[in-house]
Amino acid sequence: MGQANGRSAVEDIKRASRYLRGTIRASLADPLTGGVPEADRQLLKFHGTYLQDDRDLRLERQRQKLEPAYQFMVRVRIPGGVLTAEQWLALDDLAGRYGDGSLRLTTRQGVQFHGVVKWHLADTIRAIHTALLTTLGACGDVNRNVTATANPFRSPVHAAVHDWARRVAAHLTPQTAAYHEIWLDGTNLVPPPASEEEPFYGPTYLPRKFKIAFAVPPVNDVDVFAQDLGFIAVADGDRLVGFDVAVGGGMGMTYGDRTTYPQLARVIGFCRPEAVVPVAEQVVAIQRDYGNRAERNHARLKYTIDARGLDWFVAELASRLGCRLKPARPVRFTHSGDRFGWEEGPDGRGHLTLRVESGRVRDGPDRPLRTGLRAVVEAHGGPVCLTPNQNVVLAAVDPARRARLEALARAYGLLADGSPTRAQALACVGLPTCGLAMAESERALPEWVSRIEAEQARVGWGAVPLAVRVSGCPNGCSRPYLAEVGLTGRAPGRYDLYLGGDAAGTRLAQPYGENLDAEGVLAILRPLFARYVDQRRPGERFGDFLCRVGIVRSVTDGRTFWAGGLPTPAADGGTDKEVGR
Ligand code: SRM
Ligand code: SF4
Repeated sequence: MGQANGRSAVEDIKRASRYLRGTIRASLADPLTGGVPEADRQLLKFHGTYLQDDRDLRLERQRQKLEPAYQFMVRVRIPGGVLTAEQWLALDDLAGRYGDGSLRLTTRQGVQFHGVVKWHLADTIRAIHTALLTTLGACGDVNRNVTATANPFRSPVHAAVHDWARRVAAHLTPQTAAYHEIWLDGTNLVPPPASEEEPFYGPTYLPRKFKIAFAVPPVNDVDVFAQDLGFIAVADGDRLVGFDVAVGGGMGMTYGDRTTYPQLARVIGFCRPEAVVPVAEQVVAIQRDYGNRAERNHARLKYTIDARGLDWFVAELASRLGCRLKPARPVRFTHSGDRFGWEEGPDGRGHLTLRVESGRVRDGPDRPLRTGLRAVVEAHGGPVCLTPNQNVVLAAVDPARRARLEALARAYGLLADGSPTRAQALACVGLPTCGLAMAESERALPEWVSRIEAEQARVGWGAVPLAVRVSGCPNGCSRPYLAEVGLTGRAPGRYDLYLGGDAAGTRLAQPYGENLDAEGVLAILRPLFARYVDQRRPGERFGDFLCRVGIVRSVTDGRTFWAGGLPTPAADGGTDKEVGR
């Protein structure tokens, strides 16, 4: 909410923080609480950590008149998601030493630790730094982790694209010395910033988070149209020619406020590789200067653009760059999500994509997943690439090592041998750590998939993939508004349903049902599945079918996301009565 002065409260916290210092050091040293005051809580995000509490314990702690079970989530920012085997093993160690025993791979190629107590926070961040990784700018009102189509070892074009992603990430990293002062006691393994001021961001940073992704068609694993800024690679054989530039995408929205909506980024032109850093800088600068600093719900770039118009944005960018972007080149995406198993590289090396359900790397009673990944990474010894869909690629594997790695991965259940629906399903973290969760997501995903798979089996669905994505609230961290079947939590056990995204991540799903329990969701899906199997064209995906026969609208502009409101499903949940709604 805006204040009387027209700025959101977070703006004042940032301005008063002396470039993200606030009173963080004193708050960390306060022995009376496992938490920190609100202003430091906001500032800590920029340092890559969130104060949370274990929501499973919340009521019991209240009853016992204890403060919440405070703990921190710590997020590692890994541009393009590439780790060395040593870095993976270092992070794995930390999960056991300071975290809750798990690593959480994220939808932006990052790694999170949960359950870090305040007394271990500095040690955790220091150890991450010692592994030559950082948490700075993993969260907060800055440019977040820059994602790139997974695995730069796949081809020279992938390598070049990844390199540009890293350059953009480095260019937009906050410069404040506060990070080193607070966490690293002045010790630096990487060169300290030249100045403690923020030459680019200034004292109030950005109005809101900002997200950039690099995609290499035909793979849209990064969901490039869900980003504030997307660079879509244009290649000529093995040569990177440049990038199409897309602006103003985003997923988050607020229930009950239809002025908020998910949006797809729009392609505004083409730039040469050398122009990528200036283009990124100027797009972020426009958002820095024009983004809404009064209402955080309307502060993402998508709203800045939609409020002022795409033409205004294109002209403003041209005036800041001193030239217009060239006309966009034609590009085509065929799929989002990950492909599993081996992929052969042009240099003869192989790349093995492993499935990690919801990105949660933990040893469970029936499956030692963390131990398994550790063993596989040790045996591999080469690059470990994180995908934007919470999975892992063992990259650049010599032919001689393939059989051993595959056998190990199989033994630990890391090969995606379930149904395509299960392999593609995504869930955000949700309960018990996420303070914004309204319903279960990660913990509920296996059950959601089982129930959907049962419905698919009943109608003879076959092997066609179905993209199912679950988020615990409308913020959409698993990008559910791009799914063929998207679910967002409303209340414990209740979800809103979205239908009709496409396989390539280029269309928004449409709101289709509200506040439904699992039975309610399945009652809608059941007849639609039957009709799809009965009437689909060869190779046609469920989302495309729903659009073709008019069960949902084809939504490619978020401003029409709410148009027409929710359908009133007929008794059979999917009859022609809904056509043309
Ligand atoms: Fe997210 C907030 C987890 C990717 C949109 N997200 C959060 C917080 C930090 C909750 C909070 O603010 O208190 C969640 C922490 C949960 C926990 O316990 O760990 C959280 N987001 C995640 C992760 C871990 C989900 C996952 O399962 O992988 C992802 C971390 C990515 C990373 O490494 O940086 C994650 N979040 C996303 C994405 C997907 C993406 O970026 O491609 C989105 C949708 C794209 C977008 O930004 O529009 C996303 N997260 C949000 C939003 C809504 C933003 C908005 O514009 O409305 C919030 C809430 C907010 O910012 O106020 C949010
Ligand atoms: Fe939390 Fe909501 Fe993001 Fe899920 S979608 S992690 S519940 S903020």
